[in-house]
Amino acid sequence: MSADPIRVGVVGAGGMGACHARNIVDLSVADLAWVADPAEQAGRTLADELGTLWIANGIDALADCDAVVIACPEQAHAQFAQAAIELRLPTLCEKPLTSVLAEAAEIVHSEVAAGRRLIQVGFMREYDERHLQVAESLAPLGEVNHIRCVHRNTNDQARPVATIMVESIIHDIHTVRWLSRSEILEVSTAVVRRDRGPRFVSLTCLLSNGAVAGIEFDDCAAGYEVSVEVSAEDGNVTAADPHRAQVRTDGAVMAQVGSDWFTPFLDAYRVEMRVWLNSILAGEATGPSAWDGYAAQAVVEAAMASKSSGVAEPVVLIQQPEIYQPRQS
Ligand code: ISE
Repeated sequence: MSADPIRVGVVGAGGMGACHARNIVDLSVADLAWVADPAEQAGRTLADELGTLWIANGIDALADCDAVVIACPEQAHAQFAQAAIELRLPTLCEKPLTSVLAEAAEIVHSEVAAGRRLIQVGFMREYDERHLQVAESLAPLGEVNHIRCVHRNTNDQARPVATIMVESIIHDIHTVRWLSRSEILEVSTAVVRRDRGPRFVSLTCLLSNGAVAGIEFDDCAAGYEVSVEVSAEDGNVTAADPHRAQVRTDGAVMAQVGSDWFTPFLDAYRVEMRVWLNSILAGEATGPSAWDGYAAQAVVEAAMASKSSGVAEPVVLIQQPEIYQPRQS
């Protein structure tokens, strides 16, 4: 790689594309080569704000950058990921890697054919201080026995279960795999439906190290909250409460939790970008891999099958290729 700053393109000028593009500019480690989005107004507005080029067709633009962030609608992730692998571009791909399991497997195969890891998937809990403290505290405590993830969203409008899985629960699936250093072997799903539609989803998972994990996802909570609690052989670790103001009023003490999912993770997105850019400079991919994206999607597939069958369903994985072993963090 030349001594010139690396040039990073960002595909997608929506919320996540804008977040990543701003972080690239703020961190001053790389240059923002362009922002690509077929929606001219969104693309131009972001490009003008950040002093870069707007390009309508991101696929054409891939030849003109050293690395790429994929933050377009998930239906196009696989096409961009495959084109980026073809060009050997280090890639940060937002989650889900793709919501089609066969496409995720093809991305893994392409990366294996390229001979090295190029894709990092945007499972950014790994860069969030509260989650990192849990991971570090767990290290000396022996084998993980149980993980409980609690994920609360504030959506008035009900979402289909498949959407809840790939937009939200996929983070918890990754948290379980990451913290346990295990694969999920089997999953059973329960959905609570009300007049508006699915409101609560619960997953019970059996892990390859013999542990059990529970994921509790509430889509109509009073505030946005993500937490995790782990029981291990020699101790228990619970994610600390985020620091927020306490309000005393009307005879009650209240802790504000807020309702948006973005603000609590602003720092995590920034750290994720810094670590990814540094990994490109170091020439070695780190962080959540295409395998992690594939395996999480396989759990989603089994969880959806369990929702239909009413019984626990196995998670069927291809053999893990060597380039993903051992799991780097
Ligand atoms: C959103 O897309 C995210 O990625 C958030 O982290 C998650 O908590 C939320 O449920 C999703 O909708």
